[in-house]
Amino acid sequence: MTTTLEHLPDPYQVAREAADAIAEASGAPTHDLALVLGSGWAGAADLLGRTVWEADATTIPGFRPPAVAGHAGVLRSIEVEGSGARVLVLGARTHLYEGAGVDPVVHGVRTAAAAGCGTMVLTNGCGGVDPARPPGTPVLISDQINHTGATPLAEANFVDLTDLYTPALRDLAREVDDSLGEGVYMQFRGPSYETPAEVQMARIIGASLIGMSTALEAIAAREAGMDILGISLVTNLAAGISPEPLSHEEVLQAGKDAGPRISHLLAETVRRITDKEMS
Ligand code: 8IG
Repeated sequence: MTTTLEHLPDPYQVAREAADAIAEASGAPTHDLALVLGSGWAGAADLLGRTVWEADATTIPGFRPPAVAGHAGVLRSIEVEGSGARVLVLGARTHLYEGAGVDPVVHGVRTAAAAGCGTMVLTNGCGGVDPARPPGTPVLISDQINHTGATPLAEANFVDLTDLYTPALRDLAREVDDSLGEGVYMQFRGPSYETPAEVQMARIIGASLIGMSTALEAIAAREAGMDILGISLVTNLAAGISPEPLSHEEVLQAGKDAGPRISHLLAETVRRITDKEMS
């Protein structure tokens, strides 16, 4: 009996097929920038420009149906006003806690790279460790701690993660909103939230933002050579930081309340990035 996995589809090949399908369906042979919309960020895409194409992600190879309410499984191609840059909006995020492994988690990122995107913008909703950054605060991700034990990289691929989150892209975001702070994002596997002891561990080792996404996607994006901007929306204080217990309703509400501010921030930042790229 053979024990090789060679009969399984190559995930990079599936991503190329997905990129081809998007090019065909959207009429855009390539895209310039890709954007993953996390919890609370769904409204931002509407401000970016004209939606040229939109489809259920499951019509494109390799995308799984969304597991969580509030994570819309929609792909969009948007033409940015002015520069004409094309933005691929990935509304469908697959999480590691869904149990399907890492390849589905990073499929959107690999598809974006195969579609020609040089920049990956990753947004998320997360737990905050700093009481001075209450729910509703957007924070630029400066670095990360991958606490999942997983990686999208196969074999001895020693990808350098210095400046994983591109400093010049954070500068552009601060041109839009100079009150933005920075923080280190730590990805846990989930789906349980952390214990208060785990949150203290995270804080002590240097994390200020805690979530269940983004870090693995950032590694896959850098493997592909993309520039990366990460923005977290603190949607709750992490366990033990606030006397209140965590609730998914709180998360959704914080996203709604911060919606107008973060939508403007994201749309204006993406506009500046693509203006630079196209000039
Ligand atoms: I939204 O407090 C959101 N996602 N791990 N912890 C973790 N993920 C989260 C949290 C949180 N809030």
